[in-house]
Amino acid sequence: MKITDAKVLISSPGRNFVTLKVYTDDGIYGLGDATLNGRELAVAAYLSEHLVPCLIGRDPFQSEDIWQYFYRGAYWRRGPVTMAAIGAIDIALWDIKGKALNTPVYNLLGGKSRTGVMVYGHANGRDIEETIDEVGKYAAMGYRAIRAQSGIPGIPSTYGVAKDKLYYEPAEKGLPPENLWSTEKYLLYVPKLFESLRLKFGDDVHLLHDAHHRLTPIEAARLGKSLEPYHLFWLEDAVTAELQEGFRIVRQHTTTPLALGEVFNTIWDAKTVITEQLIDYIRMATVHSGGITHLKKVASLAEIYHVLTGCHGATDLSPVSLAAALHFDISVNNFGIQEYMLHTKQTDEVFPHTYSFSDGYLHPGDGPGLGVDYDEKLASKFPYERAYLPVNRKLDGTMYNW
Ligand code: GCO
Ligand code: MG
Repeated sequence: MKITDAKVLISSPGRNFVTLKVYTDDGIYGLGDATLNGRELAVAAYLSEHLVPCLIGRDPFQSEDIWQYFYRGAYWRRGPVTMAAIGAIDIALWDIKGKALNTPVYNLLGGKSRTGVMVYGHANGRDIEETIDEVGKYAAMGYRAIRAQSGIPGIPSTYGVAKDKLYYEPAEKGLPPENLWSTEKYLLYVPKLFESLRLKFGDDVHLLHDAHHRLTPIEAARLGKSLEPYHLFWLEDAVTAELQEGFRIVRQHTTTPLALGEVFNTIWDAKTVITEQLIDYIRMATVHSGGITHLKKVASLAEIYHVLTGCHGATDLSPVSLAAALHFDISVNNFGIQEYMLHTKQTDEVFPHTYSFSDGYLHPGDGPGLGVDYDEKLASKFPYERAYLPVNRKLDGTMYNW
């Protein structure tokens, strides 16, 4: 089998997505997600100008060699743009292989290791009362694990609190919105949120929280300690992790489980935190970390160090990415949990898919390949529009991490 062509498709059904469609000489095509939120066209150009010309004529079954060709074969390695482009190609090749062999992708990755993929949903509210109500709605929908984010009194907007509750979407059209931040107010408020949630919902439901890279190691240590009585499933992205060694400080002080990795792109980004057992969950996304091929290697490294997986699954990862994650999740032994944020109806219509939710679990479906398609005709009704994630400043105007 030979790859004959590959098209980069850009559309905005509910939000912007970049999708790669790889064609072969026997009529089978595969889909990959290449979306990098707020930087979409950089990946699109990297693919169409630099990678696709080198892809034509290759055998799609040689996904390992093709991966190495684009990674090792490039002098300029790593980074989100490069790795999202390689990830899109890799995901599309696994889709093609599954379709050609008439089997779901998970069967090519070792087969099912479990009956379903436990997911966590996103509850958020403007204050503790509203967040309690939202957590209640997710519990009623059957979720066993729920991430809770609350607005903080005295800060006009904060990460994770949506305008549209069910469809959380931080990117906005126009120039980047500016948020304000106060670590002091945040650290005082969050333990109260989780105390209230445990009082209301008891001990059984898994509760998660995302600090979204906003704390220093010692602040994260304080938060982790103060949350210990409420036994979180995980505390996510407590600290920005360019300095992986920073997590040594957090780890020395708290038994709250730590999750990290949605902005990581390669195994090198996670090497210290995994091999020193500084985290409990590695959250890299199939697309942003070079596809299924590379994520399998990350999971194998993590397995040795008691680190479980918890793939990123925000709305800016298209249904193609989510399906790739589900096939990965159901097959690896050291799976932990999968993030699941609902896509809008428009997104779901442009990307018809076989995965389905029941009782707190997602199931990838048993059709050939990834089980996701792309309706090009419908997608053409939703043209790309530039959108940005917010930027964040401290109350005195200092530029800070969003
Ligand atoms: C998450 C993430 C997202 C990101 C978003 C950026 O845990 O799902 O933190 O909310 O902010 O994916 O593009
Ligand atoms: Mg996050």
